[in-house]
Amino acid sequence: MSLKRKAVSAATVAAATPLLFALMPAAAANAHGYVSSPASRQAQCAAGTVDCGPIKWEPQSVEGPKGLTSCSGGNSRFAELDDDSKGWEVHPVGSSLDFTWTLTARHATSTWQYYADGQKVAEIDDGGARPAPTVTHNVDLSGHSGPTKVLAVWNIADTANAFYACIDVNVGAA
Ligand SMILES: [Cu+2]
Repeated sequence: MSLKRKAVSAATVAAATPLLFALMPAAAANAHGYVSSPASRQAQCAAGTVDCGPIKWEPQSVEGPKGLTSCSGGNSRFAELDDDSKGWEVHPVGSSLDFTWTLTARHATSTWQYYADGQKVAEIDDGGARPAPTVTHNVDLSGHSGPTKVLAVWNIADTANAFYACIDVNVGAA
């Protein structure tokens, strides 16, 4: 009986090991950040609010070259984030609100930028500082009303890349 149990457990380990090795480097490389509140599109994927592909396992990984304006950061794997008709939860908000980033890696930061329907509404310059694991910015959206798509951008100081997150809000509905 004990021999049989050992055999089973060895087989289980053998089966699980390649999977572990496949996942480990990805997990290390995917340590970045995303807007967790109000729930961004990728946060809704991670929470199962919306049914999504691989982005649901790594909402913090929407990384792309600086200067993009897409919710997917140009990642074809995450293209569904660009789909405005996917049924994203729209957050009722006032004329200003707090956006909170959850950072799984605290990269030196140049700027944080917020665009409302393509128009820049806020930019915070961190001057290359290392952010806290959680970062919150209060953003004034009073120039907008009704359903608005906010693109939040985290520009990294020491790479050419940025992280992207889209948040769907209804300005003036709260
Ligand atoms: Cu990172």
